[in-house]
Amino acid sequence: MNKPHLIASLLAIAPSFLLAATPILAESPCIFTGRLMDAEHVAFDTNRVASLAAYDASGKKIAAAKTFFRANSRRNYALTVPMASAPVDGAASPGAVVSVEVTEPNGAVWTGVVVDSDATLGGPGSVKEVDIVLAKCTNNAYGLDDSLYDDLYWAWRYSQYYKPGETFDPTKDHDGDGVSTRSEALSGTNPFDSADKLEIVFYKSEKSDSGSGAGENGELAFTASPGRAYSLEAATSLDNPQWEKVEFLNEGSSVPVNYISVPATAGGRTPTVYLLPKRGKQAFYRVKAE
Ligand SMILES: [Ca+2]
Repeated sequence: MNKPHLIASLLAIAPSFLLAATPILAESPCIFTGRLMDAEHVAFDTNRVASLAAYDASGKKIAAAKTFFRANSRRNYALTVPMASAPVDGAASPGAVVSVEVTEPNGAVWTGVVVDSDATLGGPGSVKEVDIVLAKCTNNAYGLDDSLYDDLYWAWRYSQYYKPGETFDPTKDHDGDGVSTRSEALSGTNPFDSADKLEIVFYKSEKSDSGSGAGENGELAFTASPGRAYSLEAATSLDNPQWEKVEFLNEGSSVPVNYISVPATAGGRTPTVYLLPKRGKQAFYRVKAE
């Protein structure tokens, strides 16, 4: 006898519930992609895998990824964040703030890493490119982070270049190869080995494209360290030079790139890159370790 009453009350409640609810639509995910590096700006990759997890403002984990290596790409991670048109469990909504937790291969965990100052999720299906460098530089005197400074100090202390009573100064060129210890540390070469440094070892000038489209690629080869990425900068003059990042071609490819990555497993090598035809009279190039 009670059943008809129960059905009647459900019918009375249902319409008001439906009116109050916001329809939530699943949307295509927003992808954070970029480059994850340690304090020495060495990128993680498939040989030194770091894990990333994305959290929404309430601390709920909404995405996870691992670093990878891809030839001819500076990117080494892609966090695919599920999206919904309105806040809902397990997905973010447009405009939400995202923080990232990074677990390094050695187990160190970095929590609450804000991936960007405006790391709000844009429209569904959007792609954001965000670099992440772990650990801040705290040794401002030399522009080196404390752990790298410490490593350098002890490497110097036990090197043949140590002189008792001398204060360690990373701006000095201890091994006398023309590159300061600080620069070598940042570019991933050994500051206490005069045979190891980042340098351009071969250069062939490109032919100018005088508007005819008949320019010819130049060539440039440099020493590279495993696990590092390199970019190329050019200036038209060395008198108060304005260095600008330029695109170049990799061996066997006609697609211009900004970076070249050297796998962590690679031995010592000297990659050759091809310079795009320039229009100006002259250009100076420099290789920059990322
Ligand atoms: Ca040196």
